[in-house]
Formats: sequence, C-alpha cells, structure tokens
Amino acid sequence: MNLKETDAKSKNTLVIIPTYNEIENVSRMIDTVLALPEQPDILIVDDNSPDGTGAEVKKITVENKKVNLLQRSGKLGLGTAYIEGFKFALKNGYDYIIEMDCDFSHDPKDISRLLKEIDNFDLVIGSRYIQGVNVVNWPLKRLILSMGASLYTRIITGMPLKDATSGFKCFRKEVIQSIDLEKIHSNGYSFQIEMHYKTWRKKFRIKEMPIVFTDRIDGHSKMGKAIVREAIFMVWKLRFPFLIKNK
Ligand SMILES: Nc1nc2c(ncn2[C@@H]2O[C@H](COP(=O)(O)OP(=O)(O)OP(=O)(O)O)[C@@H](O)[C@H]2O)c(=O)[nH]1
Ligand SMILES: [Mg+2]
Repeated sequence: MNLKETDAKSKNTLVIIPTYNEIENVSRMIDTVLALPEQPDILIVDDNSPDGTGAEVKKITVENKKVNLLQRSGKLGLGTAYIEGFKFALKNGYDYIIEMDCDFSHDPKDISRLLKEIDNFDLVIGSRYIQGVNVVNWPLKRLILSMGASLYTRIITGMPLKDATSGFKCFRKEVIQSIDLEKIHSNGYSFQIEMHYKTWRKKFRIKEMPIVFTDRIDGHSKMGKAIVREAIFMVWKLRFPFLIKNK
C-alpha cells in the first residue's frame, strides 16, 4: 500500500444515501461505493420502501459491516432522512459526511474528488452549473426550473452558489455539529438550500466542484410540485426569519 492510499483510507467517511423504492439501483450503488479506493462506510436511510429496498439492504448489512441501514416506518421525506443520517454519523464518530442520491444521477466515483477537495474546505458541493451546464438527459423544463431555483435563491438570500439545490456534497463533521438539527424542518430541495445557507452564514469555507449530473435511468422520481412550492417560500424564511415564524 502506498502513502496515498493510506491517506485516502484514513479519512473516516460515511456516505448517507436516502432511499425510497430504489430496488433497481441500491445493490449496484452499494457495490460501487464500497469499491472506491477511499473505502467509505455507507448508511442507507430507507423509508419502508414497498419495493423491498430495505430488505435487500438488510441482507447486505449482515455480510458487510461497512454497510448500515436505518429503516424508518414510512415515507417521511428526504430532509428528515438526512437529519437522522447526520445524527448517526456524529454518534459514530465520522469526520466526513457525504450526501448522495441512490439513482446514479450523482456519479459515485466523484466521491473521491469530493474527499480530495474537502482537505481545503468545510463543505464541498457537487455543482451542475459551475462550469457551464453539466446535466445529461433532462428535459429543458426541468433544467430551467433547477437553474431558476438557484438564481432565485441567490437573489433573495445573497448566498453566492451556482447550484443551491444540489444533493451531492461532503461536509466536515464540524459543520454538522454547528447546526441545530432539531430546527431544520424542510424537505427536498429546500432542505439542501437550508443546509447550504446555514453553512454559509456560519462562514464555513464552501467550494462548488463541477460534476456531471445524469438523469436517472432506473426507478422513478419522487420529487413533486409540493417540494417545489416549499422551496419558493423557504428562501424567504431563511432570509427574513423575523418576518415569518419558523415551525
Ligand atoms: N428515505 C427517503 N428517501 C427518499 C425520499 N424521497 C426521495 N428519496 C431518495 O432521495 C434520493 C433523491 O430522490 P429522487 O427521486 O431521485 O429526486 P430527484 O433526483 O430530485 O428527482 P429525479 O431526478 O427525477 O430522480 C433518491 O435516492 C430517492 O430514493 C423519502 O421520502 N425518504
Ligand atoms: Mg434523482
């Protein structure tokens, strides 16, 4: 083993992957992450997926100690899934905490790049819009919505991010420790914006790292209109918390 490998492996990393009906993707995703040179641990947060995703992961956890499963009672949303994942990460002493989707829209190989960049930053965000537009196979409507959401967030909050709703990133544990997780109630895109905003307001060092985002090939999207509506109001709440009382 050379020194570089030792360095990479010595990073005590947890990759948190929320799942809801990802049976077509979950085993391959776990295998791909485990095969990375950094050998991170994995936490799947499953919301009792009717397609048996949780049961499939349960089998894997028996064979492999690096894979963990948090099985919740029902579909409780992406934000709360991550909050529970963050609490697990802090309780179990992980230094680097990664958020990633299960549908291969995020390339698991980019985890290696996130972990290199985090040496010099506190939060590294996989960004679709930092070097032009790096989105593959999205309908134009979806692209406009996503880029528009980032622009809207930037104008209202002043947070200088090109991809405010990205769900692929690496936090140092100090960032998660500094945020009051009990006060975060948003889901979906708002959850991502809220985490970025709180990190930025606390003056942590943030880097947007270019990634290529590919639309999911297998399985189905869970993001609906309610999640978009939530995000529209959420940014105002973040910027003017004194005008709108938080839940
Ligand atoms: N635990 C949990 N996971 C969820 C929930 N909703 C979505 N997910 C997972 O969160 C990740 C992102 O959800 P997606 O449906 O891919 O959302 P998206 O990427 O915005 O939408 P698409 O690009 O259309 O796939 C995936 O791994 C989902 O399985 C939920 O309510 N609970
Ligand atoms: Mg997706």
